[in-house]
Amino acid sequence: MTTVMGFSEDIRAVAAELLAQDSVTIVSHIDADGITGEAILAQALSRAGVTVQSVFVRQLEPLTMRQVPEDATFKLFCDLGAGQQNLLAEHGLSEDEVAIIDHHVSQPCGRDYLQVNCLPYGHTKLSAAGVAYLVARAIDSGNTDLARIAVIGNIGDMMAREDCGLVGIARDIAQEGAEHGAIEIRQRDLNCYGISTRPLHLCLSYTDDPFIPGISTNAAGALRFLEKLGVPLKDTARRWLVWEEIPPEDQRAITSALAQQLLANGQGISRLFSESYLFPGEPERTPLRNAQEFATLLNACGRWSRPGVGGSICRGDRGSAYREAEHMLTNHRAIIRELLQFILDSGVTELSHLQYIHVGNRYPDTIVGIGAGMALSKLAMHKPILIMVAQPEDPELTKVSLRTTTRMVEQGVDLQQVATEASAKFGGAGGGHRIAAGAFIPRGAEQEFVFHVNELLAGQCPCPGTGHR
Ligand SMILES: [Mn+2]
Repeated sequence: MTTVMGFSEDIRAVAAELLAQDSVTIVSHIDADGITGEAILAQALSRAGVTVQSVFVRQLEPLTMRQVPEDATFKLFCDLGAGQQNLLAEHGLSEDEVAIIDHHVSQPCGRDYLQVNCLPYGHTKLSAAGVAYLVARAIDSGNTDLARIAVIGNIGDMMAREDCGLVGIARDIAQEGAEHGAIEIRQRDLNCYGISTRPLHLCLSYTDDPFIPGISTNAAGALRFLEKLGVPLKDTARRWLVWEEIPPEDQRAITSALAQQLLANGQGISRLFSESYLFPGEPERTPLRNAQEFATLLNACGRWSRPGVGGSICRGDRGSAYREAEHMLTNHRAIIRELLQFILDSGVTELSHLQYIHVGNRYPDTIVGIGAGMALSKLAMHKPILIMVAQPEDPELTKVSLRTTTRMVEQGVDLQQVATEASAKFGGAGGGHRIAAGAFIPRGAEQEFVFHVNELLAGQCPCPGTGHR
């Protein structure tokens, strides 16, 4: 694995500091990346004889800092902390009791906290779980079994989305996992969510990247399309096959027909394929079978405030924790469908370069981004979507989620930049990625904020494309 000098030194320094501790408290984020990052670090440290306890937070802010125990344990922040170093300092944490493992923009701070962050070294497509894995490997080179968990974290944080596969160090980690035997990497696989659990026609109909005319958002159309190809779609027990179960020659027939469908509509086929990361040791037709669906399962645990359940699954629990997570996943999907329907029924407000809606306090902020992504595929896709949600636990703040398509990113849209700049203007905070970003703004600033976002988007991409419909 090739890492530049400074980065490797930071990894080794954090590993050495952790090994010198008797007792460590991990403070991690409640999403798939945070859950996997914690699982990697906790296992690596326990194996090295260090006592570990863990705390999960939605975000690191003054209120949640109270969850960080005021005890003698060393504090290890994962997937957060880099951008909140002044908060750590205000909380009285000194340099000799803190380490940070992160991939977010670092905040300048008077205190020089020990930190390993891939971002300043130009590794923009590596998540916190990826960095945590590098530290785990520096703790003990035998920790390669944890590569699988790191891949789930990287996929969960959408590190593979832009390039239709992991790249750089994140790809090296996947390769290490494949060599260890825990991961099967399938190159040029179908770029589709649900390859292990969804009947193929449904799987295809949910795909919006690329948007396939007649198939995307059209389950009946997808089924007719597949039936015409004459490939078996059910097994001998008359159960719908999932993509993963379809024989390679039939898979080739399907992808080449899909490619023709795209080309016939004047669209490129590069995004039809992506690399997938399968876990052949896991039970068939479950979300445990591939990195994308596994990450959703963990996000569902976070959404229901049970990140520890996700952590148990990462550590191998396939009994009670897994059953509980499956139940949360079912609820997670139901509430996302409900949100999607609410958005479609209420309708979005269109500005010149943006479409937006405020969904009030009906939905938890943790699923609004997912709902935004799904709503976008049902709406005009040439305008980014912005969804606002009230925060029952913090009535002074409005949470904002922004989503767009890869096509718009190619045309110059950068939602991370928009979210950061527009929220700063109103005293809020934002961040994320070019294709998906989020922000918090003060309540009452919503209308002006939305107009400002629209202006910034107009500056990035003066003439939005005409979209798919
Ligand atoms: Mn992350």
